[in-house]
Amino acid sequence: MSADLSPIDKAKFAAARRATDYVEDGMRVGLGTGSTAAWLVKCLGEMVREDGLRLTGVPTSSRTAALAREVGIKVVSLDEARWLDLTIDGADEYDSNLNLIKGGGGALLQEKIVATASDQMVVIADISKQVDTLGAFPLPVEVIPFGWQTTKVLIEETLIGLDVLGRDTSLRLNGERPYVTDEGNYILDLHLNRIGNARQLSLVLNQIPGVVENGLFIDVCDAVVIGYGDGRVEVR
Ligand code: ABF
Repeated sequence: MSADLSPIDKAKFAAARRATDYVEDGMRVGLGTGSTAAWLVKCLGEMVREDGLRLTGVPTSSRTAALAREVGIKVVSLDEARWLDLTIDGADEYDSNLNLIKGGGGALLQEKIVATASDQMVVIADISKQVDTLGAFPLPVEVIPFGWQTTKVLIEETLIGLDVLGRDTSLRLNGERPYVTDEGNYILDLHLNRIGNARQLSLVLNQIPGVVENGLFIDVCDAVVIGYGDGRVEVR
C-alpha cells in the first residue's frame, strides 16, 4: 500500500500501521479524525476483513464514522461503549512531555471526550508535528455561537496576563460562513506563536463563559508513534 506514496503520506501510513500493534482482539477503540487517523482506520479495516480482528470502533467525528463503516469496522457511540480500551488519534503538535495541540480538523471536543474515556491514548503523527514548545499551530477553542464575539473579546483580554507571545484570535470559517462543529459550535483559532504554560492556559480558557473546550491535551497522551518520510517509525 505504501510503495507509491509521497514522503508525507508514507510517514503517516507508517505511524498508523505501527499503532495497530496496540490494538488487541475484542478491543473498544476510539478512532481519531484527520488524515493520519484515516490511515489507521484503513489499516484496521484491512485487519477486520482479512485477519478477522474483532473490533468495536468509537469515532471522534462524523467523518471518521463514515470511513470506519466503509471499511467494515463495527461502529458504536461512546454512550454505547461507555469506556474504551484505547484511543488512537492524530495531533497538530506534540512536545517532549507528550502534551498536544489538537483540533485543526475541528473535532477537538469529541476527540478530548473520547481520549479521556480511554485506558490508553496513542497519538500517530509525522515528525513535522514535533515541537520544543507548543503554540506555533493556532490553538483551536470551541465556543458556543451565542455571544461568540463577546467570548472572543474575553479570551483576548485574558491572554494579556498570560505567558504567550501572540494574542490574535480569528473565527474559523467554512467559505464565507462560520465553521460549525459536529456539536453545532464555532471555533476560534488563537494565534499564540508560543505557549509558555500550556497547563495554566488550558485551565484559564475553560473558565471563560462561552468556551466549551480548547485544543490543549495535557497529560492525556500515553505514547506518540512518529512516522518519517522514509517509512521509519519511532515511539516516544
Ligand atoms: C485530528 O487530526 C485533529 O485533532 C488534528 O488537528 C488533526 C491532525 O490531522 P492530520 O493527521 O491530517 O495532520 O486528530
